[in-house]
Amino acid sequence: MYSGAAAAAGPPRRDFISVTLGPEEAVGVGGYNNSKAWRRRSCWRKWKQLSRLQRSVILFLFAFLAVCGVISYTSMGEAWKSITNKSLDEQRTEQEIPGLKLAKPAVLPAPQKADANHGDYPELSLQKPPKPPHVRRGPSNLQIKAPRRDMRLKTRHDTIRAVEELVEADKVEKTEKSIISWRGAVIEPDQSTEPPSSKIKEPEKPSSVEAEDQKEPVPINERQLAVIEAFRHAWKGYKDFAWGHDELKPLSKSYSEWFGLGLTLIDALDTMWILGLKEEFEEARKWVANDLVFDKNVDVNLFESTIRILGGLLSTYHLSGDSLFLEKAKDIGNRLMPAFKTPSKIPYSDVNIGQGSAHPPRWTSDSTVAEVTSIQLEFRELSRLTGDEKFQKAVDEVMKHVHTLSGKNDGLVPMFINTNSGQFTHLGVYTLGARADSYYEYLLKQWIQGGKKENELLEDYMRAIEGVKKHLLQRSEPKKLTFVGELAHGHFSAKMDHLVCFLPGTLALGAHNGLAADHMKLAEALIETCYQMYAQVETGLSPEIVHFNLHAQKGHKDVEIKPADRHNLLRPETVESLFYMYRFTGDKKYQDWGWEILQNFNRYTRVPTGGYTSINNVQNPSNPEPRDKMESFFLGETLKYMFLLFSDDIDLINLDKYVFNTEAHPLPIWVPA
Ligand code: DMJ
Repeated sequence: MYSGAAAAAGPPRRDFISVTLGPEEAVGVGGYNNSKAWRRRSCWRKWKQLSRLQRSVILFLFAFLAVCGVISYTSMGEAWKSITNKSLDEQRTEQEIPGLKLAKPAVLPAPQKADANHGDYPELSLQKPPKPPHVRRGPSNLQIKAPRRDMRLKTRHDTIRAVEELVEADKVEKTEKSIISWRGAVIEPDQSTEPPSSKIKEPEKPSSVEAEDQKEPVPINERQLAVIEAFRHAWKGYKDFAWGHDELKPLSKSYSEWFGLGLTLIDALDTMWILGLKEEFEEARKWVANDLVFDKNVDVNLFESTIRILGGLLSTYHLSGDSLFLEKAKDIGNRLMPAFKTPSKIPYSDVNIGQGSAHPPRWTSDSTVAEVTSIQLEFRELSRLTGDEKFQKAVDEVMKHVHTLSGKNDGLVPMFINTNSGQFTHLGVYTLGARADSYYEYLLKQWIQGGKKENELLEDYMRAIEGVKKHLLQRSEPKKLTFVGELAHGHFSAKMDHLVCFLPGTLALGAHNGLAADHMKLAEALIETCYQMYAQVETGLSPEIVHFNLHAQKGHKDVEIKPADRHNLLRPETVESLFYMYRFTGDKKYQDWGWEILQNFNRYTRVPTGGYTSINNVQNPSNPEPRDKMESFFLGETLKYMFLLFSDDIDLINLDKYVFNTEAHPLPIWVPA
C-alpha cells in the first residue's frame, strides 16, 4: 500500500515497475473525474514517479515500435498499390472482350499458336488459359476467346507484336472459314456468298463430313465413271436447252416449267458434289446465288418443293458448308409455311410462295397422305439449323395427329386426309404405292434422324410393316416372286407400282438400325422382285405399274403390263434399294443388276444431243416412244444412287451419319451412331 510518509522519505530502488494508486485516484472513490486536464496532470505525475530505468525502457519500446511501423507501412503500400493496379487491368480487359477492341491492346495476350515460338515471350506462362467467367454458347468458331489473365505484356514492343499476331490469327481464321473443301480439294468461294443472317446460328459441320475430308480418297471405278459420263451427258442437255428452268425437253431441245424455280438444277446440286463435278457445281452455284428468286407469284406443290428444293438446298449446305444454300433453304422454308394454316393443321397441297397464301386443289379440300407426312425430315432439319422451332412444330403436329387417327388397317393408311376435319377420307384402299408410299419411309427415317428416340414413329412403322405382311404380300407365278399388292375394300389386287420399290431399301435400313431381322429377309425377296420388273421386260426397263400373275399360265411371265402403264419416267426406286442392299450385304449381284439398268437407260432413253428422256413403251425396244421429258429426279436421285451403288466406299455418304430424304438428298442424323 502507498502512504504519504513513505513517499517523502524517497522511494527505494527497485528493479520492477510498480504503480501505487493514492486513495483520491482510486476509481469509484470520491466520484469519477475524467477531465483532460486531470488526465494530463495525472500522467505526468506518474511519469515523474518512474525510475530512470523504467523511463528508458518505455522510451526504447516506443522508439522500436515507431521504426517497425515505418518499415511495414512502406512494404504494405507497395503491395496495396499492385493489387489496385491489377484489378483495374482486369476490369479493363473484361470490358474489351465483347468488342475485341484492338485499339487498346495493352492487356491483350498474344494468340497461342500451335507452332508459336514461346521463347519470344519468356515471361508468358504456357499453361492453359483459365476458364472464362461466362459460359460460352454456340460453335467454337463463333466464340470470342477470353484473354489469358496470367499473361502480361511488359513492353510496348511486346504489345504491338501481340496485336499483330492477333490480327494475323483473325485473318487466317477468316480465310479458313471462307474456303470450301471439295472432298479433299479446295474451292475458292464466290464473292456473292451471302453472309448468314444474324438469327441463323452457323451449325457445326457434321463430324462425318470432316472425317470424310481427312480420309484417303477411294479411287473411282469404271462403273462410277460411266455414271459420271451419264450425268455429264444429261447435264449438257439441261445446260444447252433448259438452263435455269425446271425440266429439260431433250428432243425438242427446250424446257418445261412446273414451278419456274430451276428444279433440275437444285435437285442435282448435291449429286454434282458427290460425283466430284466441281466445274458444274460452281456454275450451278452461281445461278443459285444470282438467279434463284423465290419471291414469285407462283403456286408450288408443298411436298414436291419441300423434298426437291428445300431438301436439295439443305443437303448441299451440309456437304459444301456454303451458307448460301442455307440462306436459300430458310427463304423457301418460310415461304412454304402458310400451307399449315388450315382448320386441322393438316397442310394444303399448294402454296403461292410470292403471296404467302395456300389452298387445296380446286376439286377437293383433301390432301394426299404421303404428301403431308413426307416433308418432316426437311422442316425438322431446318428448325435445327435455324434455331426456329416453328418449322418442326408444324410438321411434328401432323405426325402426332396422324398417329392418333382411326381408319388405319393394321397400321396401313388410306391415301387422303381432309384439311378441314383432319380425318382420313376415301377409306378402305391401302397401297404402298402412289399417295401413301413415303408415309412409311418417313416414319422410319424420322425415327433415325432424331436419334431413335421418338417411339410413336417406330411403333407406327413396325405396325405398318406387320400390316403389309398381313394384307399386301403375295407370291407370283411362275417364279414365286414376293410382291406388295393393294387392298381395296377387302379385295386384293396384284398391282404394284414401281414406286413401291423404295420398300426393300427402307426395310434394309430398318434392319441395319436394329429392327427385326425378318425385315431384311423381306427386303431381299422384294428387291429380287423389283429387279425382275426390269429383267422380264423387253427393254430391260421397268414400267410404271406391273400386275403379277397369281396363277401359272403357259407362256406367261410373273409380270404383266397394261397398255396404260408401260411408260418409264427414269424413276429411282429400284436403284435406290439396290444401293441399300449392296451397302448392307456387300453382295455384288446388286451392283450387277444396277449396271444392267444403267446400260438399258443408255440404250433406250439417252438422247444424242444431250439429256435422257422418259419413254412411253418399255415393251418396244425398236421404238420405246420417247416422251421428251427428263424428270429432275433422274439427276437428283437415279444417277446419284447409281454412283453410290457402284462405290465400295461406305463413307461416301455414310448411312450411320446421314439419312436420305425421299428425293435422295442426304441430311445429317442428329445423333450419329
Ligand atoms: C420422287 O420425287 C421421290 O422419290 C418421291 O418420293 C416419289 N416420286 C419421285 C421419284 O419417283
